Order: sequence, then structure tokens, then C-alpha cells
Amino acid sequence: MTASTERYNPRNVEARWQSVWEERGLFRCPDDDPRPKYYVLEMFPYPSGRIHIGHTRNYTMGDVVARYRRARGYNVLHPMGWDAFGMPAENAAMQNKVHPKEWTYANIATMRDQLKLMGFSIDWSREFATCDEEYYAQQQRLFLDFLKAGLVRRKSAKVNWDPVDQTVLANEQVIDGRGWRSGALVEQRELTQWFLAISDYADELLEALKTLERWPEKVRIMQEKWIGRSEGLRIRFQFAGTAPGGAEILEVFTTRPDTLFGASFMALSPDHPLSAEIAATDEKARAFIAECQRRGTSAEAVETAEKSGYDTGLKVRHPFLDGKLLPVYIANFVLMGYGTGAIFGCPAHDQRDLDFANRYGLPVTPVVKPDEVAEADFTVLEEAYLGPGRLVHSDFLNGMGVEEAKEEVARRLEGRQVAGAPQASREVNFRLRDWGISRQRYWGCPIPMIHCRTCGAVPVPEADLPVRLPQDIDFDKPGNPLDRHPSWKDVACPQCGAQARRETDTMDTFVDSSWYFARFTAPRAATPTVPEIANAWLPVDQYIGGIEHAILHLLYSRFFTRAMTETGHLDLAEPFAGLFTQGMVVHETYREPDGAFLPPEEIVVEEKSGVRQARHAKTGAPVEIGPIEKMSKSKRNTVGPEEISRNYGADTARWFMLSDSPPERDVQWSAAGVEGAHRFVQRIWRMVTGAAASLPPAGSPGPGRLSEADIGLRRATHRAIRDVTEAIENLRFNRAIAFLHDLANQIAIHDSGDKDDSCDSGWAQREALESLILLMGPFMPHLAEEAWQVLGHDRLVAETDWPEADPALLREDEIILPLQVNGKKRDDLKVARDASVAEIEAAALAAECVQRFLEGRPARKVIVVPGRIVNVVG
Ligand code: ANZ
Ligand code: ZN
Repeated sequence: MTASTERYNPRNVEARWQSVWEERGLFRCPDDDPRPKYYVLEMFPYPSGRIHIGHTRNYTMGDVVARYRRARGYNVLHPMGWDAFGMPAENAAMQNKVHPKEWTYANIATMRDQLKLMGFSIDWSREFATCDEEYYAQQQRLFLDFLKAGLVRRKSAKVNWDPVDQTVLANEQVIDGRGWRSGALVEQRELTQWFLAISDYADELLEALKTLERWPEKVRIMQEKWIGRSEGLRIRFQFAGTAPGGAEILEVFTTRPDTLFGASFMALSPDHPLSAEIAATDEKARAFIAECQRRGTSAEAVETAEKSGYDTGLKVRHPFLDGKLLPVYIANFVLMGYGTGAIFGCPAHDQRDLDFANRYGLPVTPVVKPDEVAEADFTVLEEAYLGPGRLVHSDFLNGMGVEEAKEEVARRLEGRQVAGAPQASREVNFRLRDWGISRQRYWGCPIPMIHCRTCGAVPVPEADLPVRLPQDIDFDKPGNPLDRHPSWKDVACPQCGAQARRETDTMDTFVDSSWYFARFTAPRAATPTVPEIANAWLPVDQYIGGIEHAILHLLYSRFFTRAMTETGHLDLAEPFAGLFTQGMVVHETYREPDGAFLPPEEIVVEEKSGVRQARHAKTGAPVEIGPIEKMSKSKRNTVGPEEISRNYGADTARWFMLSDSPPERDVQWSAAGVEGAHRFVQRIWRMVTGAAASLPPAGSPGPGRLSEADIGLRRATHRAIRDVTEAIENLRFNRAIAFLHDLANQIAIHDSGDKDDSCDSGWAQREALESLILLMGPFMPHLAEEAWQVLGHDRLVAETDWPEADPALLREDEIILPLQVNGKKRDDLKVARDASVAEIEAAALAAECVQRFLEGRPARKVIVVPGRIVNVVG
């Protein structure tokens, strides 16, 4: 066999195969296809400018799955689109005077070309951007249908207000009290907003998490916590005297009614209506409330703040202790948006209450005592006791367990009347709030509503949809550009015809991404979905994306699926049957002495006596090697697909990104690693081109006679088929790659061994090479096509069935039997699978442990249970 010296040139080869795939329309997926469907989706990108290779790791994973499923006979939907609305386009407009639309579509064009270089098997005919009029028009339809179904609400709500960007921010866009983009200190404002009724589905969204078996456990737990279901009791405390405004009762929500005898104070949220009543006549209360509001009263703001309160002088009566009065505070750590906005504080068993009590000198009475501690030794000083135990200092509850005590308190209070109602009622609360979708921005989907002085908020009539974004818009001043537009918002009321005003808020961009997976099933339809088609394709069989979307995006999509089902656009329980969260691509950072980051392509790294040193490629100036970090624009540690495609080819990048680390872990991009992957590409190419001429033709019948080595190679081949298949099924891409390396090694070993001319060695070799190429196909699709052609095939790999492992060749040749001496296991005995009883007996008698035992005596008996056990009796 002659070794080929011709190097594989990915640059030409990859472009050529990409156009062949496209010409033949191989990745289009018809809706009316008899094959079973498979929908694989990667979270669609935001068109921020350019992609770097780190962005493409999840698309590579999705592509491996897509190509594999196609080869397994599925009709595969693997689409791509753009999550294209959002602030960055407006920021770019402000900074560079480009229109957000122009900026966005230019970025999409660039990024589409970049993605195409990677050779992903995407049905590009289904592509859309969420800022396409065609898409957001349908989103407005959905909004109006949700409105009709009672799933849209208009409420006044406290919002996080970014004074620099002049917009409302979602809680998760507030980081350490500052706007995520502007960095400005966020203020609290009361605004009337549009909400989607996700809280109506809280119970169901929680319950259905159990059905998501192919989701990572950690994501399900995060969602569970976010939804935050609490079972508790609403207790009505009586004021001693009357409170300002005439209130007789203070209602609290508690999950720990068992601790009622440990209560030492009550606390109201600064936003509680009673707090406002008190403030009306109490200047100090007013000042305290104002200070709390200045610092923010959102859950995030409150969590980090030191506990503080104001003693209002009011008191309530303890429900079970005659004459015991509890002081009522206004406290900064009580939220208005949860429960009743008021609590009873039990310092011994709640850390916030304890911190508060210690600060204000309130009593701390432990009422739940762990069993292993003596009552005299049990105190609570700095750390609240949250564990299990028995009730103490609690009158009729003494000796009960926590659950029993909860039940007893509930039962007694439910049966009592105060101010004409039971003193307590059982209640379930959720942390999950309705989803505020109003954003005071231009670059988003307009909310299709009109405000009329007489008729109120009126939906835009069907016939007038879509409400289009105006093109002529200016970004020179802060605030909402739509609101400032000279004429856009002026419109007649659809009901009474009077002069009215368009809603100038646009939708949160999370709305756009909450149903795009459904739109891919009928991307050009004149309705949001075509239900029969959507229901046939959905759910997404495998969804792949970043863990950063573990909560909001996935929860919102799950809610949309239900809302769309309720409004007839879908008939579906859950949108994503399988979810995989991938690790990132990380890379070293490089800095100049002045701290400025440098991109990898300007750096040369050398190793001198074991120490890696970097210098500037052009000037030779020394450069500091910084920590390994996620590839990002700001650190300049990115590598572009163009560069990779030019130097090594997409296949090398794809192979490398999946090879070293398990897919859920980060992988470090390094020049050495990429070169290693590329050497493998070249090696496969040499193997195939070197062997091609001497192999029997493709499709030759056989095999005829095979040597021991040939059979060994066939076994290795079929094991690889089994193992790679299983690894891809389980998304263990790095393991699949390791098995492929093994097979390549086996082929090389066989190739370099002695050949018996009377044997069909070439047949076994062809089988091995062909299997290697087909199994590699999902990872390195271009190399696979080129090699496949060299091996004499006309059909493309992309059109060829996945290889099947022959069970006969998977059987191990040797089996292991437990070897006993007088009924006690002494060793393992390795014998040929088809060994006769006599052969097994002989092997057992020859075993060292048996020889030592018999010391030259003959055995009395050897019992062989074929396939099970051997026992030597001596
Ligand atoms: C008395 C008590 C005693 C409590 C004790 C806890 C431990 P989850 O599990 O999150 O539902 N709480 C109720 N409403 C609140 C509000 N608006 N802002 C801040 N805290 C509030 O938590 C329920 C517990 O959080 C409730 O049970 C209440 O404090 C507090 F040893 O009541 B507990
Ligand atoms: Zn009107």
C-alpha cells in the first residue's frame, strides 16, 4: 500500500460539499413525510455582531444529533433563526447613528455567513428573525388572543426604573441594584403595565416538572425554587385598640404556625397600606418608609440590606396567650408582593427575624427543640434553629412534632371567630409573580392596544394588524422613542372614533423567544401556527442551550405552550421533551503591560524550559498570559469561524470542540488542541486515500475467508458501531470521539500486520474504513463526504443509512467463570466462550489456586455448570 502525500485541503472541500448539500436540499424537512419526526433545536442566537467559535459549540452538538437522526431514518427538523429585538440595537443606534433595523439585519447577514461556514445541516428555508414584521405580527395576534382568554392583565406595579436608559427593567436585569446595561442605580416607580398571567399556571408549571425526565435535575430544581410553592396559614391578629384607618385586624401569612408561641413581634412591609396610614400622622414613620423605598423594596434589594425597622407603637394580641401583646414594626425585609405583606416574627426559628430581634432587643424564645439536646442546654443566640424537633414553651403544643403542631394551631384557629371571620385559613402561596412584559423601548414588538379616554384600553382590531414600528425614529434623547414620535401614537379609538393614543410600550424580548420553536414548524403561515403541523412536529425532541436560560426562558416557553394550547394555537403539554445544557468554550486571555487585552491571532506562544511565554507576533514585545475565561468580545479572547475555516477547516473545529471535555463541561480552546484535531483529520485522509486503490470495489459481496486478524478488525468495527451509537444517543460526544480514535488505531494496526493473500483482508478493511467514515459523519461531515467519494460511493454520506452492528460480532470471545474450591470462590477463570466442558475442567485444574490447594493430589470431582460456575472438590 502506498501512503498518499496529498494533504487534505479543507478550504476547497468544505465549500464544495456545502453547496452540494444545499443544491440537493438535503436538510429541508417536508411536513408530509412518512418517516418519524425528530425536532432538534439549539437556542437561537442574538445577532450581536459577529459570532466566535465559542458560540458554535452548541450548534455543533445539535448538528451531530440532527445528522445522526437523519441517518437513522428520521425526518429531522433542525432550524435556525434570530432573537433579534432588544436593547443592544438601540444602544448601537444611539452610539453610531445607525437604525436598529439596519444594524440588526446587517449583523444577521454576517452571522448567517459565519454559521454557514461551519457546515451545519440546517433547513435555512425556515429561517426568520423575531424582528421580521411577519413574525411580530403573529405575536400581536397571540397577545390579543391571550387578552380574550383572560391571560393578559393591566396592573399598576412597582417597577425597577433605570434612570439612564429610561426604561423598566426586569428583576433579573438588575444586578447589585444597578441596571445591567447602564450600570445606573435603579429606582422604584409605580407604573401601569401589561402582564401575562403566568401565575395562574403556577401549580401546573410546578407539577409538570415531574414529567420532564430528559431535563437536567438542576434545571428542574431551579424552576421549582423559582415557582416557590409554600403551604401555610393566613392568621388574623386582633389589634389592641384600633389602628389608624380603623383597622381591627392584621393578617399575616406564615409557613410556621407551630412557632406561634415563640412570636415576639409583628412586621409590616413599608409598602403595606397600613404603613401608609401610620405615616400619614407619624413623621418618623414617613421618613423610615421613604428611606426603605429609596433603597428599593424588591426581593433583590431587600436580601442584601441590613435588617431595620420602625416601632409604630401599635400592638396586637397573641391568639393563645391572654394579655400578651406583640409590638408592630414596619420592617424593610417584609415584601408587599408576597403573602399579605405582613408577618409575625419568631426570632428563634427564622434568621431574618433573629437578626432583627437582636438589633432591637426583642425576646428570643426557642419553641422547637432538637431531640438530642437537653432543654436546659438549648439556646438560640446568633443562628436561628431551622431543623426538626419537638415543641417546648408552647402550652398545649408541648411535646408535639413540628408537623403535628402546625396542624393543631391551624385546627384551633380555623374554629375561632374574630371580627366576623375565622381566625385562620389555610393558604398556598407562590413566589412566581405575573410576568410584566411592558418595556418603554423602540426595538421590540409593539403591544397592540389603544388607549381611549372614554373606552379605556381597547385592542387593535384584527384588520388593523400588524401594528408596525415606525421607520423614522430618533434616538437623540433618552426615554421611549415611540412615545416621542411626532405622530405614530395618534390614532382614532376603534370603538368610539375619538382621538386616542396607541400603547407606546413594546413587549419584553423574552416574549419573542417564548414561542419561536412553534413558529419554526410553519414559519410563513398567516396565523401564529398551523395547529396540525405544529402538533405533529412538537415537542422539540432535543433542545440544547446555555444554563443561563434555565429559569426564565424555559419557564416562559412552558407558560406560552399552555396559553397557546388554551387559545387553540397548539395542543401540547410541554414544549421541550429533552433538554441539554452545554458547557462553554474558554480560552486564555492575553494582555499588554498596560492591561489592554490582545486577540489570540496577534500572539505567539512559546514554551521555554517548560514555561509558556507569549509575545506579540509583529513587534515581539512581551505579553502577559492571563486567566482562562469564557470567550468574549470584551476579553478579546475569541476566535472567528473564518480564521478557523481558512486554516484548519470547520471539521477540525467541530471535532475539537466536542473531543476533550464532556459536553456539559467547558472546553479550553488552545492552538495545540486544534492542531491535534487537525492532525487527526489529515491522518484519516491518508488512511482512506492510501487504502482506496487496493480495496475491493464498494458494495463487493463477501467476505470470503478471513484471517484471525481480519476477524479481529471486524469485531473492533462492530464494537465501534455499537459504542459510538450509544454515545451519541446519550449525548456523550467526547466518548464517541474516543471510540472513533480507537477504531482508527485498530485499522492502522491491521493495515501494518502481515497479510495472507488467500484471505479477504481488503473486505474487512473496507468495512472498517466505511464504518469509520459513516460514524464520523455527524462530527466531520465534509471530510466524511470527501472520503466516502474516494472510497467509491456515489451517494452522499448525508443520504446514507447509519451502520448497524452485527450482534454475532459483538459477542465477546472469552467469558469469565467464578472458580470455586470446595464451594468457596477463590478466583476468576477465563475461558473461550465456546470451550467444551473438558476444556473448562482442564483450565480449572491448571489454575494456580487449585494447584496450591491440591498440592499434587488429584481432585475428587470437578463440577462445571456451563456459562455459570466451576467448582473443584478436593
Ligand atoms: C412566622 C415564621 C416563624 C416564619 C418561623 C418562618 C419561620 P416561604 O417559605 O418563602 O413561603 N413571610 C411571609 N410573608 C412575607 C413577606 N411578604 N415578606 C417577607 N417574609 C414573609 O416563607 C414564608 C415565611 O416567610 C413565613 O413564615 C413568614 O415568616 C415569612 F420560625 O411566619 B414565617
Ligand atoms: Zn373610545
